[in-house]
Amino acid sequence: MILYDKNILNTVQNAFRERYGEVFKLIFSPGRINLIGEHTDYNEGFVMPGAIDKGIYFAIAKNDQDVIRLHSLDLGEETDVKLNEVQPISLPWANYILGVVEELQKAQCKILGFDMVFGGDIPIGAGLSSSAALECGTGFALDHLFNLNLGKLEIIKAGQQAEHNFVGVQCGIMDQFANVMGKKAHLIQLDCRSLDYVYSPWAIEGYQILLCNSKVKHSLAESQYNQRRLECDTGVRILQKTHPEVKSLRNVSIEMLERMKVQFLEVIFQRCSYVIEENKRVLKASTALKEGQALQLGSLLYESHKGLSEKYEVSCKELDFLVDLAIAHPAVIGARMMGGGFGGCTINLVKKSEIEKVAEEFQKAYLEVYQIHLECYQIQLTNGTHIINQEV
Ligand code: GAF
Repeated sequence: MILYDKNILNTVQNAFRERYGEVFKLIFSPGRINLIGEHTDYNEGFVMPGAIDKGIYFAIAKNDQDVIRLHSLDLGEETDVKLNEVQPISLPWANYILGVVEELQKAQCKILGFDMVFGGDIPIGAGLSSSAALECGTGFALDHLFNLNLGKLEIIKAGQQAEHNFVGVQCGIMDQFANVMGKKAHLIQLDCRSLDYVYSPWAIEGYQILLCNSKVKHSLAESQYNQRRLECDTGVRILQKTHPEVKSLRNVSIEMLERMKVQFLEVIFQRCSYVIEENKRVLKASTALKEGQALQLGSLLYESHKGLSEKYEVSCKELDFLVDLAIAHPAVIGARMMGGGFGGCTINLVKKSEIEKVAEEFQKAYLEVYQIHLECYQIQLTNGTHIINQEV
């Protein structure tokens, strides 16, 4: 059974009752981690995410009016939008929701007026994908409320499209996929080209995942994300001149890239080289996970970070500092920045018996250098977005 946060759940329900009435559906929509495979999803590569027990709790009901009423408990903000006037507004959080409404409207889904209150415990800007949780939670909730009969993939894609069209981030599919398809105690090994996937249990005896939230989010994050996507596309176009069969970096080997090096600007070469190597690392990590090879998995995480920091240039000094702490600590066997980058969390593989101690030591060191209190989370892998049974 999922361990919901009873306080948040009660607060959401009470707030809904105060504003809109007694009858509503409750939904849990999780955040996500990604063990390895960063910035590979939009290159048709491999990723290894999982849904986590930090998430967003929604209360939602029809309102028999032609209006969408939204209330964000954590931000203390609300807005009303007419059903036939759905467009981006000045509240960033509302755009993740309205973007999904618009995608579903475009697909001819019959969405009527609804009221929604939500709150949660996914730290914002921490790279745990509160945005996909908001998008896919909305898609799932509307599907349920208006009997739209959407498949899971339609909810995933509506979330991704909302982010492209309403928010302006050209994200891949990993976050939305993990949010909807997550499975308790399992990671998802996803091929982002075919969308084939398998679930892998966490089989690393004696080690546990620890997330360290740097609590920084540098403002470059969104513009640089789109920029990286363009750089990868540029790389593909250069390769296509000699290899027209290449559709994405997924089709490219390091040898092919090396052979064409003279045609590349150094920066584009480095970006492509990172993506190709990261895909290989994910496949190796898959074997290491299956065989329980903890140290091998850990070193793949360190290599991934090095590539993200030096070749893909999406890390920052705070994240590099946290990974250096991990490298120097005997109880940690692997670490890297996680998610889009420029801040957010590192993911660490830590000896279970020493996890509290490691967290304390990292907090002390981070505070000394950056005067920021590092937040550390021991997460559980959990099921994807679902209805919360009213009796919990
Ligand atoms: C963000 C995006 F939303 C994902 O699609 C993915 O590209 C990730 O950054 C980097 O791996 O979370």
